[in-house]
Amino acid sequence: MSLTKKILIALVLGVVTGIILTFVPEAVFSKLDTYLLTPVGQIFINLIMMLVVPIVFVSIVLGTAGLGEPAKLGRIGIQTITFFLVTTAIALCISLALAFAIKPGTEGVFDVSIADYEANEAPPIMETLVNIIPTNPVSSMAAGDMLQIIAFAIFVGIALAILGDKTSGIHRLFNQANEVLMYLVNVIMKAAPYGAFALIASAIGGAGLDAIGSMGAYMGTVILGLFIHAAVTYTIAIWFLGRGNPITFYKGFFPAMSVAFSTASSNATLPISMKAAQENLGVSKSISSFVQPLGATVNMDGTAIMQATAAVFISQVYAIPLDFTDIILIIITATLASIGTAGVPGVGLIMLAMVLTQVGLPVEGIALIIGIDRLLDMLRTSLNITGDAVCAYIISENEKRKGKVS
Ligand code: DAS
Repeated sequence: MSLTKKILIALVLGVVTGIILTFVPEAVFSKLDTYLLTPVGQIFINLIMMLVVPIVFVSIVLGTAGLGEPAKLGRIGIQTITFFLVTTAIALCISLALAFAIKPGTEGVFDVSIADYEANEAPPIMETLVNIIPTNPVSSMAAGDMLQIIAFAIFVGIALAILGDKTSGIHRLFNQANEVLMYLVNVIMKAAPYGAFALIASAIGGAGLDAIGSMGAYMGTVILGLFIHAAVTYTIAIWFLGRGNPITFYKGFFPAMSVAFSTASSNATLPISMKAAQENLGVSKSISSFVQPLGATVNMDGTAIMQATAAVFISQVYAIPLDFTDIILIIITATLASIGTAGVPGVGLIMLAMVLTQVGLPVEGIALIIGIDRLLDMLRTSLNITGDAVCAYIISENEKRKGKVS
């Protein structure tokens, strides 16, 4: 049986188990969760997180070096960032339109007097952009600061490209390191069904059917936005810009989407999403190795959809009207907020606090949605990494048509 089928079966069993667990006494669930579900899920996440920093560094060095002359790197870089910004803005427009049409936050439905939330300070945008250049790459790797690791890897890759045969030994070393890391990804992926089962059962059992029910309108609006963005925006992009078959794309990329769903972490999924793009979608290694790690950090369309929906939901619950300027501010802030925050579980809520503050909405409104956020995080992370893969696929196909990559 294929790994994809095993993960699908594990997810279905996990959802059923999670629903059953919502009916067992809290004491029983917490014991099961503490001693079985969470440890199994966390071990799986740790196993893949263990590879993220080395894979991001090695793959971006190889990807940048593989692109050859810096002029090509510049062209690919501009296409990548443009695609990321345009698709994120489209995602925000879709979700804002849905939130105003569906009105999930009818006033008075929620007791806002009990809502309280301590926002973790998200770094100011300018500070993040300036600090992209690391002062100490080793400490950036130790801290897992993805943008700084990416920046250093790009510099090393450009140097390898320019020095050519003088550094062929180091280039070969990086290629062999990449082989080792990809082998380890294969081995770790055998644990994916077990991790997927444990993580979804814990998330549903922990949220509880009551919370899911009362937040139905909000969850439904976010999920509809995620679906439309995948089924319309990405499908049109794959079809017209990549001249590919969207169904073939989604079938080939599903193993990565299922791991993103299980782990709710773009970073943790990165080794698998790059493997799926290169082996199942035919994306060139150099472009995949450059675009996807960058996207896992700076491109989060699914998160943007949650943030726009949550902002409108909170404004409706607190009966605070949003004018045109507020809407533009949400689009700009949410698009910028996704730059610089690594793809880890729950990062979308940290960025949401920044968006709400900019628009003058009560940050404590986040307390209303935090209970079911992990379930939505799983779904939006799947969309986040899909957007990165769509971008890599389109650029790779166009470069192939120009005969510029194999
Ligand atoms: N979990 C984040 C990611 O890995 C997305 C989010 O928190 O919104 O992409």
